[in-house]
Amino acid sequence: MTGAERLPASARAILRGDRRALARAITSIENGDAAADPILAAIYGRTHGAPIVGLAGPLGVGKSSLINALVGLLRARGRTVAVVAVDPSSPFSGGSVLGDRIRFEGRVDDPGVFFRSMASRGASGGVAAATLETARLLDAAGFDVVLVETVGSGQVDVAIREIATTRVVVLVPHLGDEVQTLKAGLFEIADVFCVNKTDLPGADIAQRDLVDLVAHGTREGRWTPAVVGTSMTEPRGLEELWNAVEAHEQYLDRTGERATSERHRLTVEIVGIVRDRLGRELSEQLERDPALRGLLDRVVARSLDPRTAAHQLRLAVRRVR
Ligand SMILES: Nc1nc2c(ncn2[C@@H]2O[C@H](COP(=O)(O)OP(=O)(O)OP(=O)(O)O)[C@@H](O)[C@H]2O)c(=O)[nH]1
Ligand SMILES: [Mg+2]
Repeated sequence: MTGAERLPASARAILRGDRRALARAITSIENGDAAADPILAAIYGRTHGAPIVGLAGPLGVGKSSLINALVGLLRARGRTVAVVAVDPSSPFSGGSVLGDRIRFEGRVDDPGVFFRSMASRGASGGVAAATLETARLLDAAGFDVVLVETVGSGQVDVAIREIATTRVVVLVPHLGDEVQTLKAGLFEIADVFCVNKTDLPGADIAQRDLVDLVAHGTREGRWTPAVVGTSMTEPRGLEELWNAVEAHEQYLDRTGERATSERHRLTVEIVGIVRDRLGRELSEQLERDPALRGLLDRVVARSLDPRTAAHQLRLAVRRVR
């Protein structure tokens, strides 16, 4: 490993827990800026494997409220927490992220808490890759737990699927919402189901239905998703929720699944980076190189189909290399 004295100054600052350096590096990641490359390279070997706990679920189910309460619980236990709110639509709407900011502001003076929303405007590889790299920075900066909130749409649920070590799917006691969420593919990714707003009617039924669903879908020897009820108004269920997360984290270590899925995750990540960068290089080459432009002209003129053109392009690139 590189000696501390040979690390880039920004990476050293992040490892010291310098919040401004951290914020700057996250902005570089968001913007797809190459300035993040040496920082990410320098901190990679210095991460501790902090759990990345993702909370996903439909709009307004209480994800931010739960995260806020979890931050309180973890701080009371002496653990430091970083929160990443992923909202790809925020540069356009600004809505829910602003709401989150206001709600989390009460903790700005606590050095054991870090809050950041991610817009991932130009991030290469999309929001999942940017969030994973951000989580790594936070891990290297020494935070014990990284909590990730994703809002709504399918794209960000993928972010949770790809990066979180434990995935919490938050629902509320209305069957309508649940059916929609489960159809949207959240069911398969849940390690923990959290039925929030159990102060509202129908909570018992919702929990029982989920327990049934889980029992049907579980395979022998695999993790059985936990079903936990919470209410942030009463409040109740928060300890059970965190216990379920910890139980899953322990399961990952006990069974060796952490190492297996980490390997899979890294493969996806590396292939993604290569695909991204090769794609960009290739697009540039197509613009510049007259022979390749001729290939494109033939596709436009319908004398060549896109698949055959792609094949010829690959052969041409190989020859060049
Ligand atoms: N009755 C009740 N209301 C709750 C509970 N938890 C949160 N809420 C309320 O539900 C609303 C949405 O809460 P948020 O925590 O912002 O939900 P969210 O899932 O983060 O929302 P988005 O980020 O916009 O998707 C707020 O008005 C909360 O006060 C709960 O346990 N019971
Ligand atoms: Mg929220």
